[in-house]
Amino acid sequence: MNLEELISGLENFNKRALAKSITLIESTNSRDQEKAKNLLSKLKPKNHSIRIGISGVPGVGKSTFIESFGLYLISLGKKIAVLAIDPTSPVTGGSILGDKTRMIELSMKEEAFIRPSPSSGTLGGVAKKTRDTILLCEAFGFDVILVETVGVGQSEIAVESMSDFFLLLLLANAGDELQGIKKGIMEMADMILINKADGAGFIQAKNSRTEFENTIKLFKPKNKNWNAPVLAISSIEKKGIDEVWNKIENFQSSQKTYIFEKREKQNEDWIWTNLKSELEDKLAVFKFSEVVKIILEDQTLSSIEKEKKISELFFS
Ligand SMILES: Nc1nc2c(ncn2[C@@H]2O[C@H](COP(=O)(O)OP(=O)(O)O)[C@@H](O)[C@H]2O)c(=O)[nH]1
Ligand SMILES: [Mg+2]
Repeated sequence: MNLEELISGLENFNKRALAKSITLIESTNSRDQEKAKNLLSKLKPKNHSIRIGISGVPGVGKSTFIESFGLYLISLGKKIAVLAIDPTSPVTGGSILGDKTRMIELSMKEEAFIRPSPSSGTLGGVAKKTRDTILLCEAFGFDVILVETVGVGQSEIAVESMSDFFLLLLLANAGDELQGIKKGIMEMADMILINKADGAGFIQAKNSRTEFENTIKLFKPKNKNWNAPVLAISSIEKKGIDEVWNKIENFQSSQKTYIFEKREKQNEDWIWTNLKSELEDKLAVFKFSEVVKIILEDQTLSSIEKEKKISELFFS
């Protein structure tokens, strides 16, 4: 598919065009990257979407939640994309792929699109690709973009840098330590869900909900017009899922200015992040060029003089 075909495919809900476009974005080939950049710059943004980041330790029930939540959203007539940031994911495709068994019904839906984490190297690289994929999915017309992260600390920050709403899943009976709950991550949350509020765990989840509610009251809110709700839900029994969406919809309609400003700020941050990585790539090539080699080997120059020459050359 050429660029025009990809763009019209994206605008006409052609999933093959979407998959092909994401492959371009994830490619490390420089011609593909050029093409991907071109494609991204030609997309018409559709700003009706909500970008939801979802975090929590492995086993808390993120994938099960996404399956129930996604199916619920589809029952409301929404189209949803599920992406992931997992810098630890192996070449085989990472967490979501393994988790597809927990998203069987969702993955078969025409209105859903599930994409595993890009598997290349650094967190920064993975995050950039996921962020570009969000833009593609929005051009495609998805209403809700879910970005799942593995709980490894830094990836939460990456997800926060590309989402409107940050959802944190917790368990009632695991210690804070075990859940990797750091104050910083709890402070980032726009909503906390105590999952597995069912069967023998029901009472505990309810109690834990009150406790967390009290805990987060002590935090300085990141948005003074929004108090992060704490809900006890069951992803397996699909209890409380509708309430989760009610709250998010409420956030989307009442926090329009906040979301707009947050996205502006994120866009600006991404400009610098991208420029910085382009600069680093250029520098890495320049470092091994013939001219640099000649300067470095010139015995008549001091180290300061070498640096000055190389710098002038690079920035000229
Ligand atoms: N009882 C109960 N178990 C759940 C619930 N949600 C997930 N689980 C179970 O918890 C385990 C981990 O779930 P998973 O969705 O893979 O968690 P993830 O690693 O955070 O994506 C699985 O065995 C699920 O069946 C829930 O609401 N209640
Ligand atoms: Mg999972």
